[in-house]
Amino acid sequence: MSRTFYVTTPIYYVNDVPHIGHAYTTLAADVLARYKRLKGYEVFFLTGTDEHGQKVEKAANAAGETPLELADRVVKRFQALWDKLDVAPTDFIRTTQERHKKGVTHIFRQILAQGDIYLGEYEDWYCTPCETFWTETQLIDGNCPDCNRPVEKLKEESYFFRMSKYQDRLLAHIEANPDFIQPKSRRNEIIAFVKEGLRDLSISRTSFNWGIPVPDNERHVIYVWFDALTNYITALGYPEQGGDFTRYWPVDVHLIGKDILRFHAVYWPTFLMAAGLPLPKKVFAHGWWTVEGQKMSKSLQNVVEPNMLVDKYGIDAVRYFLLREVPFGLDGDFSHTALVHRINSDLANDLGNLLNRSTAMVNKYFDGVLPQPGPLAELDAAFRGKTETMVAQLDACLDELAFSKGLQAIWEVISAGNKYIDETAPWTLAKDPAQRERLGTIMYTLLEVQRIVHILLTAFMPRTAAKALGYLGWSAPPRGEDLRWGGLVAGTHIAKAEALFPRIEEKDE
Ligand code: ME8
Repeated sequence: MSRTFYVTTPIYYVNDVPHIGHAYTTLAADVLARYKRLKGYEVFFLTGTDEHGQKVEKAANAAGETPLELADRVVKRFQALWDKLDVAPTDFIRTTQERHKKGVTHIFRQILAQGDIYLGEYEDWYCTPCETFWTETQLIDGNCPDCNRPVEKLKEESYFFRMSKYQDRLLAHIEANPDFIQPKSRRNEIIAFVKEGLRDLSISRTSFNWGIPVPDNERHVIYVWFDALTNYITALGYPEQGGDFTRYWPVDVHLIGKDILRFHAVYWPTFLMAAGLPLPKKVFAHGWWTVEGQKMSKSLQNVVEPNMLVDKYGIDAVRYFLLREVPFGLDGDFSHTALVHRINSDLANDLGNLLNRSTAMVNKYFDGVLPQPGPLAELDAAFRGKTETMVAQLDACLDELAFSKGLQAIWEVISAGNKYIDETAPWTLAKDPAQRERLGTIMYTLLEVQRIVHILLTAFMPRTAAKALGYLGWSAPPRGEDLRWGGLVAGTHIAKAEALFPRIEEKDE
C-alpha cells in the first residue's frame, strides 16, 4: 500500500490581498508537499479561501460589491500568486463552493442530531476583525485582547456547540500525544487555556446573512469558523466515504500561523470528536513576521507584497529566504537587507560558486566529460559521509518542520564542498599526469555531492535545482532512490554552469 501525506494551509480571508505572511505558510506547505512526493508519498496539499462571514460582507459593502464579487476578484490574486511562486496545491477550496456547503451542512446536522448542538441565547462582546466573541473580563481596556480594536455588544438567539463537554477528552488527547500541537511553547499555552475551562461555543449568527444557512432554520447562518475549519474535510469529499476522505484523513499536518492556533487546537478537534471523526495528527503554529522591526499593517503602509519581491529578487530567492531566515515556529523580521545578504552569501557565493567552480574544472581538465572515480581517499570518503548524513538530517528536520535547520544542514555540505576544493587543490594535481585518476576522483566526488544537494533542493527551489541538475547532465525527474551515492555516470557531459544567482549590490538596497 502506498504511503500518503496530507498537508494544509489556512484558507485565507478574501477581504485582504495576499502578503508575505500568507506566502510564508503556503510556501512551507509546498516545500513539504514536494519533499514528501520526492520521498514517494502520495501527497494531497490543500489551500484555499475563506469567503463567508461578517468581515467579508463588510469589506464587500465598502467596496460596493456583493461578497461573491469581492471573493471572485480576490481569489484570483491568491491563485495567481501561488502560480507565480511555483506553489502547486493539489486542490484549492473556496468556502462558497457547493461541495463545501454540502459538507458543512452535513456535519452541522450530524452534531445537532447527536445532541451536541442546541439553541440558546447569546450576549457578549464581538470583535468583527477577529470574528471572535469575548467575555467582559477578557477585554483589555474595553478593546479586543487580540487586536486591540473596539468590540461591540451583541445579543442574539444562537446555536451553541457543547464544547464544554469535550474539555477533559481534549486535554487527555493533548497530553497523550506530545506531537499533536507544535511547537512545545504553543502546546503549553493551549493546555493552560483548556485547563481554565471551555465554555459552550456560539456557532450561528442572525445579525447578518453572508454565510451557510443553518439547516432547517434559515434565519441563522453558521459561524464562519465552524464553516471554515470544515474545509479540511470537505475538500476531501466528506461526507463521502471511500475516496480522498478515507484515503487522506486524518491530516498529517495543519500548518497555521500562531494567531489562529486556538481555533485549530481547541475548536476543530472538539467538533471532530462530536462528529465521531479522527483528529489531526499534528497542528503546527509558526511565528509571525514583522517588517523592518514593525508590525505589518495597512495603516503603516508597510505590507510586503510578494509579487514585488519575486519581480525584484526572483522566485527561488524568496522561497529560500522565507524558510531559511527564521526557524519555523519563531517570530521573525523581514528586511530587504537581510534578503539581499542571504542571496549574496548563501545563494551566489556558496551554492552558485561551488557549481561554477566545479563544472568549470571538469570542462578545463576533462573537456566536460565526467571522469571515472578511482578509490576514495580519506578526504573524499569524509565528504561523501557528510553528504549521506545530510540526507538523513534533512529527513528528520522536515518531520519536525524545521525548515531552516534542514537548509543549514544542506549548506554545511555546500561549505564543505568549497573547502574540499581548496584542500585538494585540483589545479596543482592537474599539472601532474601521474595524478590523473586522483583528479578524476575529486571531480566525481564534487559533482556527485552536488547532484544529491540539488535533488534535495528541488523541494525548496524547484527551478534552481532543475537548472543545476541540468548542468550535471541529470534530466530525469528526481526520486527518493536518487539520493543514494553513485548516481552520476562517468562519461556524462557536464556543462559549464552560469551563475545561478547574480550578486546584488548591497548599496542598491
Ligand atoms: O485567519 N506572519 O485567515 P487570514 C506570518 N480565514 N504569517 C502570517 C502573517 C504574518 N505577519 N499574517 C498572516 C484566517 N499570516 C482564517 C483562517 S483556517 C480554517 C481559516 C498567515 O487571511 C498565517 O498563516 O487572516 C495566518 O495563520 C494566516 O495568514 C491568517 O490568514
